[in-house]
Amino acid sequence: MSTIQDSPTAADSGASASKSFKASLAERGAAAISAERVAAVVTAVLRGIHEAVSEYQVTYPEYQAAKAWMIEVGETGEWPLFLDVFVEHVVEEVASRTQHGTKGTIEGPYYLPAQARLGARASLPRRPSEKGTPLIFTGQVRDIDGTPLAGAEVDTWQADADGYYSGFAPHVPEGNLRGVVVTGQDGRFEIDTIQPAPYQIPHDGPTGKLIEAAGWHPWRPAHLHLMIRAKRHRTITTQLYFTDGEWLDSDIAQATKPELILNPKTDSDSVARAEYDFQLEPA
Ligand code: MBD
Ligand code: FE
Repeated sequence: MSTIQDSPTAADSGASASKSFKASLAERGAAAISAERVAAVVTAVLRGIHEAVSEYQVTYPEYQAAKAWMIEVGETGEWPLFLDVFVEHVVEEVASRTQHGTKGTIEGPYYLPAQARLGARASLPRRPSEKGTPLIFTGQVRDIDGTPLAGAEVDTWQADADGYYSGFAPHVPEGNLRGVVVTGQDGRFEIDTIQPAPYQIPHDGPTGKLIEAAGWHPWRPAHLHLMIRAKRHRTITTQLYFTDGEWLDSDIAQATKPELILNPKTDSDSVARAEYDFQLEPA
C-alpha cells in the first residue's frame, strides 16, 4: 500500500473535481432554462423529498444530520462525485433516447480536457514504475453507415492499477493514463495501456460515509473512459468494462450496459488484447 504521505484523500479528489467542473462550465457557458421548467422540475424534486420525510417520519435529529452532511459535501467538493455516482445515469438514459450508434454511459467526475494528442498507434503516458497487466486496446471508429472515420479523436482516461486517476490523486503525475488518440486513414487506433483496477468511492469523505451508513458497497467495476469525437458527428461519451469483472452487476453508479463489455484475450506474452469498434451518428 501507499505511504501516509502518498495516501490520497477524499478532499483531494473532491476539491479537484469541483475545480475542473467549474472550469468546464466557464467554457461551455450556463444553460438558459425557462422559469416554467425550473418550477416544474424543482417542484417534483421537492415533492420527492417531502414524500420521503412524511413516509419515513423523519425526525429533527435526522433532518439536522442531513443538513450537516450536505454542508460537508459542499465543503469537501464532493458534489460532482455524489451527483455523478447517484444521478448522472438517469440523465444519460434520457439523452441516450435520441442517440444512435455506440451506446453511451456517464462521464463521471474525472474527465480532464486538453490531454496529450497521440497518433493512431499510441502508448498512454505512464510512470516508469506503472503497475498493472499490459492491455492493448484496438478498434475502429466508423460512421453509422460503416464508413471509417479518419482523424477521429479517441479521448481516453482511466484509473491506474490501484484505482486512482491522475489529476485527482496527488501522488499520480499529471496526464498519467490519459490521452487523445487520433485515428488513422482507416479509422483505426491501437492503444497500449494497462488494465485499470475497480474504483472505490473514497471512504473518508461524505459520499463514502453515506454509503457506509447505508450498508452499501462503494465500488465501480474496472473501466476505461472514452469520449469519441469526429467532425460533423455527435460525440459519444462512454465507458468500457471487462467481462467477468468484479462489481459488473452491482456498479454503485449504475452505469454498466451489456453492450459495453470488453472480452480481452491474454496470449502467452501475458498481454491482454481487446477490441471494440465505435459508430457515430451525424451531428
Ligand atoms: C468514477 O471513476 C467514475 O467513473 C464515476 C462515474 C464516478 C466516480 C468515479
Ligand atoms: Fe471512472
